[in-house]
Amino acid sequence: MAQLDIFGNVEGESLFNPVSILNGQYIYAPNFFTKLDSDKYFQILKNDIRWNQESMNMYGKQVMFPRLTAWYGDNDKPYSFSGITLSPHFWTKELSQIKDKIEPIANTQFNSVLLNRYRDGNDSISWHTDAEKELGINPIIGSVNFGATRKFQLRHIITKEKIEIELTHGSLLIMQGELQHFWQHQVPKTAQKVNERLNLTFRVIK
Ligand SMILES: O=C(O)CCC(=O)C(=O)O
Ligand SMILES: [Mn+2]
Repeated sequence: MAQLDIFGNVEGESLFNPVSILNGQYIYAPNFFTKLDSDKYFQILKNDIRWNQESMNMYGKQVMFPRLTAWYGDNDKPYSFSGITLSPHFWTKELSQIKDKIEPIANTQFNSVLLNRYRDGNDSISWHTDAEKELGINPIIGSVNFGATRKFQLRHIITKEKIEIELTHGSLLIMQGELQHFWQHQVPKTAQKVNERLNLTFRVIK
């Protein structure tokens, strides 16, 4: 008899089939949230999340992040990235609902979420990996998108192979396996006129 986990799935298996790539796996589910729920979450998160304009020191100059950010989760897990340390706010009702909905797909219980708000095409996140030491080995990242469609690019650090995914309103992207150790990702600026976009990356901080 197959062992069922706390989500009722066969142990270690997701309900969605992952796509295997060189040194990693991902699951992409467009329309994971209905249009109605996605519109609702976009409005509520935009208005209720405590968005910050963070900056970091680069060569002795304070440089503003080209996006707004926020950090929520179990409130005992501070998190450092890009030279700053954030202490989380506690889960809101909507963030908990979204987390509950994606956990069976990721087969993981997340304890925090980093939110990004891209106000227009000038906002972006440049090449990086989500491989901070607090995330441990082979981190599972659950990325949820509301609002404008933006291009998400993956680039293998050795072969330089590129994969591009248009992340749409209500979509879910799970990155897993060795992916964070071998692939960088980014959301580049765009000259096209785009509306606001919210991205939520759910993580497990050890
Ligand atoms: O906005 C996205 O799709 C990616 C965000 C991201 O990579 C991050 O917050 O680490
Ligand atoms: Mn990232």
